[in-house]
Amino acid sequence: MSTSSRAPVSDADPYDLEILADPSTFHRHLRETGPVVYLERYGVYAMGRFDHVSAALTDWQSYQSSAGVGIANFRFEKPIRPPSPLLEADPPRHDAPRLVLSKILGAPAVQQLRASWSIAAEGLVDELLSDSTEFDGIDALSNALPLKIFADEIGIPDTGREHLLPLGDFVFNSVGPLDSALMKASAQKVHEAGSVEWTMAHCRRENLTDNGFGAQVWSAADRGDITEQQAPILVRSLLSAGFDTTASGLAAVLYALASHPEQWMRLRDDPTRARTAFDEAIRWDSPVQTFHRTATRDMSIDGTDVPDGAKVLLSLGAANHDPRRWDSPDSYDLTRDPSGHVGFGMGIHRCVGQHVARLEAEVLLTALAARISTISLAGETERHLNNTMRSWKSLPLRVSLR
Ligand code: HEM
Ligand code: OVM
Repeated sequence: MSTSSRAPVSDADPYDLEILADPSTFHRHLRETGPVVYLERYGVYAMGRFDHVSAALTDWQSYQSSAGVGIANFRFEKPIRPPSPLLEADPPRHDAPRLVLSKILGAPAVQQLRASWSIAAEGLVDELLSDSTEFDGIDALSNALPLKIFADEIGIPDTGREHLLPLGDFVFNSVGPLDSALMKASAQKVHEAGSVEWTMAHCRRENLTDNGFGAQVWSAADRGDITEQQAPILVRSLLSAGFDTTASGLAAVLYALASHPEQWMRLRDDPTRARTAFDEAIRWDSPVQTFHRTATRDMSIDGTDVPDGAKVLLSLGAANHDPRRWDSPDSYDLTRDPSGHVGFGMGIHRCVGQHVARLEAEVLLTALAARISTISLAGETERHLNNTMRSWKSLPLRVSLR
């Protein structure tokens, strides 16, 4: 007699617009239905418990990325763009591009930028507050900051930066169903604006400043650390993964603080908590909700069969709210230790840009804490829906100055 059995089947739809607007019901359903659940609408297996999601993220031998980290299975479907040599690769091919970006974006390199990024964040905040104490946190802060400081650091011109958020929106929608209305609309938008062409043009050495992150990727190709062919697609990683992600992460922490006055007070009274405030926001309202893997062999997960070639959805958002791992998982709480959350992933693909994201958050929150006494929501908030990313369209904020 076999001890293995079929996964519980669910007709839940993680890409339903109401679920995307508030995924908590889906997360609970996923965690409670079993360690692995078969989502019949998409023909994918799904995991939402912390232990299972983190185990799958860590086991790259059994869960490959090179067949795509979206629903699409590159064993059978042509990728919608040339695969990332990093995100959509397994060892050994993953190793060299990973090493290159982890040097350029690693903690030691990024710490060098703290002073200049602090000045930039203080400038943005001072200019905003000299004008008004009521504003949209998305336009004024969470989108504006990365489009200024990270784009400057990569070394792209000021003109054309309006392509970057729609490009990220398109790329993160493509992790979900390619035939979804959200995917079709964002593909149409980048197509009409020429955003993919603009992006690829700005991956070329001649369109990048001399010493920026982009130029450093090209220097790695000169040294032979990566190939000349890989260099532009690795610069593309900076342009496709570096803006929507941090914009959503900064928005998440602004929303968390504006809706939790006692937590804002803690931060204001001790700005060294900025890093914890940000990581707890990444846990609490994870900007990147899902990535997928593909099973490389027939597996049994706690007795449930997952066949070779199956796509497996890993719900980072569900894992980050798993009560098996977190006390009061739904509360945003600066006194907890959020480290170990999977909002930046885990294992060999763990976000290589996390130090960039954290520094952006630290300089922004520190600048705000220096100038602001209270912060609250000033009107109706509006989400920007995406198949993968939890984003905002509008976050009306009201602040009082110190
Ligand atoms: C990988 C989230 C910011 C570049 C990842 C992964 C997650 C993630 C969950 C894991 C992917 C996987 O396991 O398949 C985030 C979040 C961010 C953020 C929540 C902001 C709050 C950034 C920034 C960059 C970046 C600023 C800079 C360019 C990358 C790259 C990878 C990655 C290149 C692929 C790494 C690899 O496959 O080895 N990110 N990210 N991310 N991230 Fe981020
Ligand atoms: C890339 C990349 C990395 C992380 C996320 C992402 C889904 C793209 O290397 O192109 O967007």
